[in-house]
Amino acid sequence: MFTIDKAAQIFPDTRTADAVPAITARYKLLSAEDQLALIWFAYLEMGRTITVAAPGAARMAIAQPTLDEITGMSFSEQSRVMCDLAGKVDAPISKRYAFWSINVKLGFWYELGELMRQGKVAPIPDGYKLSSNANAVLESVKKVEQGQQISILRNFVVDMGFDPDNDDSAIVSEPIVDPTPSEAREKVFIPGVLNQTVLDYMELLNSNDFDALIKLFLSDGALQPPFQRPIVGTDAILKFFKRDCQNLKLIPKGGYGEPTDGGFNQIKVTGQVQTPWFGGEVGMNVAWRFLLDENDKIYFVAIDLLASPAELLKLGGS
Ligand code: 45D
Repeated sequence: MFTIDKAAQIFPDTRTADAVPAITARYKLLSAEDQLALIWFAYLEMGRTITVAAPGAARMAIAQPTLDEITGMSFSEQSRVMCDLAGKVDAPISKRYAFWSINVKLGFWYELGELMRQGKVAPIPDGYKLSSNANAVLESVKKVEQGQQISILRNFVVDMGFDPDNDDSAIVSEPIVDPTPSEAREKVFIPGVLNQTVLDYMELLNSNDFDALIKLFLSDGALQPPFQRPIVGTDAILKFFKRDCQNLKLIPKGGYGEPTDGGFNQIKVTGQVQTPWFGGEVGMNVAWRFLLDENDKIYFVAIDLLASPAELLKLGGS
């Protein structure tokens, strides 16, 4: 029978964007100063072609007091705070940061970036020279496609802060939006996929209807986000949906399914995902690898960021 480990192996020919964890690993070896400067240069580079959507006030409420505290500091204190975040140093703001959800962290840095641009928060010094290692990492970031670049930047931001016990239940996140009313929901059609659970999954996630979405899963089922370990059990998955998955837009393009061991079915879908941070400007190429039990409940689903757009077409048989 299936275990989560075995389930994670379905559709083994799916090629994921290995450049993302590879670049992230090289980044982690750099000094905190180099890390900050590298992100700044990467962010400037990215800003030439895409714009980050300014987060709304509700999203910013959690980070705002800390931002106010930082704007009241001297430039050297501000630089210290940012270096401590990047260096994961045990300091008051680094500790607080570790308990923010990913979108709160991104919103915080978005705002700091604006303040740095306006000269209200210590900028990266004009003549800052990256070490040759940092420069090589930056060059690698520039070479990958946009969806991978924003995933790399997101990884950098997630990983900052001082996080000794990593107590998941203490994470603070932005308020939860209401689900889209049923009459305003978009029907999903996926060439090659008739399975109702998969269609419902896409539609419910697109509608922020997480309480209905979670009912598609077996209670001991698992969801594996890109570059992460599987999240196991419906309690943990629901928490993840509500905290980190609001306002995503899933655009499945095609898929196929086949029966597998023990009456289970495996279904692979490929397509694009848009995040509220970049809207329609960035479509990330992804695959969903579903494993459903005999009652069409989800035992496992992995979301993979794909190595290249060519992977979208790798749909067996078709
Ligand atoms: O350090 O089916 C400065 C799941 C200074 C759910 C800066 C999913 C220096 C199930 C430059 C200011 C979620 C798994 C920093 C699907 C400095 C499911 C700032 C997938 C840090 C489909 C930098 C969803 C800034 C996916 C402001 C794939 C950087 C979602 C901002 C992917 C970077 C979302 C931003 C991604 C990155 C979002 C806003 C990759 C956002 C990335």
